[in-house]
Amino acid sequence: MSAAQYMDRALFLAARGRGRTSPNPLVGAVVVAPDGVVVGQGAHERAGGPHAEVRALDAAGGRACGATLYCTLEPCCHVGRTGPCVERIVDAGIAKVVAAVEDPNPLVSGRGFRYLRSRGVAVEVGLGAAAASAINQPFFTLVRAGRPFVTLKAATSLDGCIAARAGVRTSLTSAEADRHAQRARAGVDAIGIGSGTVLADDPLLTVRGAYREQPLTRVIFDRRLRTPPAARVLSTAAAGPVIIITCAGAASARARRALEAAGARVEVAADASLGAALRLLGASGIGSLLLEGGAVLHAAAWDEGLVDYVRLYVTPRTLGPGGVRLFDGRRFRSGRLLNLRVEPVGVDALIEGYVHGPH
Ligand code: AOF
Ligand code: ZN
Repeated sequence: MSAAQYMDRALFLAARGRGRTSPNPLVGAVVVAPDGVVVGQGAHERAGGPHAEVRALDAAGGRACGATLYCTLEPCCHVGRTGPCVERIVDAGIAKVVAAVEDPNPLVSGRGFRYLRSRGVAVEVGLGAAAASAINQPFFTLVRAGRPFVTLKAATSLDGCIAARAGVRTSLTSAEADRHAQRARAGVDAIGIGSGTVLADDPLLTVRGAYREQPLTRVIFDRRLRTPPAARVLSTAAAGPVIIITCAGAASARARRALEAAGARVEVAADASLGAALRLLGASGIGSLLLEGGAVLHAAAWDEGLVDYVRLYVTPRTLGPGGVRLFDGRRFRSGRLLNLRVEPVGVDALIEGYVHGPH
């Protein structure tokens, strides 16, 4: 097997932790003896659990001596919930570490590599870097920008509308597209909607027909606290917390108490921007957020440059000139999305891609 194939294996292992490691990264590791035999492998399977390198070294035992360690992220050099991986690597007698990307965590950020080199371990960085950063977009965005990675999701008509009229729920997509969207909910830390959507649609915001291990946080961006305490989402506490984000001075203490009594966690952002609200979520360890609408929230996210990824379900019908347009009046072209993917989902077309490229 080639070095690239060992790294592919480490990336494959990393994916085992999908949906369970947040706010930690997905990490995989493979220990390869000098004769090319894989003698140990491991993944970081859940937040708080052992790191991938430690699992792989445990599996390799004495055979790690003189071996090469392939890992998808720079090995850590700090004591968090678990000990520093670099010490375990040196103690095991690993001769060389091949890592895909540096860990942007300020506690690590190159120090892991420096420690290894200072102890005579050869270090190579960059093999598989694109794939390794793609799988860890939530972790990288959280560490670098202090906010979750934002995926904007919308269903539109052929003529680019998300609803027939403002404030009116318009069912657009096929059952297949709805199932696809449900599965997407299973893969993020949080889903967010604006208070206008609560008032118009009164959605449950739960995951149906797809399994998830961690609770799903539901976020309502609601500067004026317009959410009614009887909103259906507040009856779904078993699915995960409901956070309502308001801003100082805008909401009455009475409205706040009523929502808290109904089970919501009301948080006050530093200012009225969406960026401030997202930083609050980042501070509670939310690494990925699916923004489901409506038009006002989508536009705010776009205008503040906070949309990292766009996922559109386009349905083959038109809504005509009275419809509410997605990104009304803004310069958005789905053809400009990066790593663009287009895929049929039932009779609809899924169009998705990065806005600025992976972080
Ligand atoms: C690694 N290997 O498998 C992971 C790493 O709370 P802790 O102790 O698990 O530390 C989490 C931090 O460690 C996380 O923010 C990231 O910088 C790094 N994660 N490092 O060497 C792993 N999961
Ligand atoms: Zn570690």
